[in-house]
Amino acid sequence: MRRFIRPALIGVLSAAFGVALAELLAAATRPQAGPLVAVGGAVIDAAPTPLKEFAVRTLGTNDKPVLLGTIALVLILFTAAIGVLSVRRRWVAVAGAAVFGLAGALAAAMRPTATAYDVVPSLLGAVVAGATLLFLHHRTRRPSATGGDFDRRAFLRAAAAVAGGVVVAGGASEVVKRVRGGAVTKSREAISLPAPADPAKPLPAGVGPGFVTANKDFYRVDTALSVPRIDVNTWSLRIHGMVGKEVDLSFDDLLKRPLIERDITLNCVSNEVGGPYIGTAKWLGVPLAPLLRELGVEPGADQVVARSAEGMTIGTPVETIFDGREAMLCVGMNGEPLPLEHGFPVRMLTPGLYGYAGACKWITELELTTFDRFDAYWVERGWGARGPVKTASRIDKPKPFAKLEAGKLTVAGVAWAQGRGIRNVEVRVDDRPWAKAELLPVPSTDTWVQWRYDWAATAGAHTIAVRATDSTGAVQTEQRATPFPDGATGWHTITASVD
Ligand SMILES: Nc1nc2c(c(=O)[nH]1)N[C@H]1C(S)=C(S)[C@@H](COP(=O)(O)O)O[C@H]1N2
Ligand SMILES: [Mo]
Repeated sequence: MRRFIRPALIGVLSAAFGVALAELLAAATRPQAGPLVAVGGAVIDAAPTPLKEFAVRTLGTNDKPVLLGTIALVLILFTAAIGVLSVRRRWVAVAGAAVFGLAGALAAAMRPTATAYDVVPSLLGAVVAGATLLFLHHRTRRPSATGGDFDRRAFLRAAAAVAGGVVVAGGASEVVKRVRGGAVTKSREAISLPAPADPAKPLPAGVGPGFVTANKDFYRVDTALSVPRIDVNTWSLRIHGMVGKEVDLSFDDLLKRPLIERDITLNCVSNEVGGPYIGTAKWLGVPLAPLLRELGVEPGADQVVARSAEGMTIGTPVETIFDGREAMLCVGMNGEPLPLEHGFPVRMLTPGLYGYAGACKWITELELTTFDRFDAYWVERGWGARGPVKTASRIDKPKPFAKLEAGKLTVAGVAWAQGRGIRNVEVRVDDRPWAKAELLPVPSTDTWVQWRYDWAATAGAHTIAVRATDSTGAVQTEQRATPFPDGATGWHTITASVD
């Protein structure tokens, strides 16, 4: 056993050195060309939908660290094996480095926004890793002057030097990332957003606490392993395809247009019944309808495909931009420039559509095309092409399995049917009849509605269910459906015990 440990460590150390140098080079030149993020991104894109859903459901926003950790673990196991196998067969070291280098290079080259350069960090890392491995093996062969089977000191010196290299390169790439990120953060903080030409109405008196979700509490769902850091000074939005006139708009061009400000609830199609992937913010942005009207949309164009800096594509029905619902290019969220995680500098938002169908973050391109001609990222993976939000409701108080005291209690939560609006929310305790909840005021049909219900709780175990009716009179269906392929349905039901 012991004789395997040294070659295994040599394998892992050499690979770590190669990866660290590749990451450093990428951090300094093109962050998306780093092997870890490139391979992680390729895994995310290739992962079957059920697995992705499982990851979002069970790991939430920890899905990304878990993925990177898994990749690191796999890398450690394989490179340890390569270290052991290459003791006798040096070609294994060369082949192993080549396989991992090509895998990293291929993953980077297949990213949607790849350039030819993006293969360089992985290939360079592989050459370094392979050479280091051969060198360290060689050191274990050097005869010792004192009569041992090899010169242990010389080997340890060499190994320590490589380990030092890993630490220095790893540390340096962290520093480079921080500095670059800091520059983007500074450019964000330097932005002063103009006042909206058409401000949001003040929230009606009587909206409850928590109506607006703070930016730091706003859910985040995306496939980006590292948050894109976009320099607002070089950012531009290209609008092209089936338009009369193509344009390239800078951030300043956008800010010169009349801005609107609206309270809008955004939610994720992956949200389970009762789930947390929903939030409401006051968004500031450029309304899309007048902009596209100026450019002229060709007849037949029924899909707007938004592309983002890191290669996401999100397709939105053209119809939803011109039907009066005020789809917009957002630059502000709750009174500040968009946070980096929420799409800085510009994201799209389409009220009444799930995020995957109308809310592309880090947007760089809008292409007018047709649904026939192009399947966007999630559509390629089997999700519905159009993404209208389904009527839904959630109980926030009491929490599931709460232990309560008998007496007068308030049951409370939210309900939403953006675009249509909520007419009614009803609560059912055990098998009593459905009872109307009180609805708190809302600024528009584009937001969730807060509701409350007074409950005289008696001792015992109780089941509480909620259902909403939208303004068309359609009652939220009891039929359970999974989020895939076009949004979960079913009544949110909780149990509580009362003493
Ligand atoms: N570029 C990009 N935009 C994206 C996504 C993404 O993965 N990449 N995810 C979409 C999905 S599925 C949702 S629900 C919303 C979430 O927006 P938020 O993270 O700001 O809440 O962003 C949408 N826009
Ligand atoms: Mo989503």
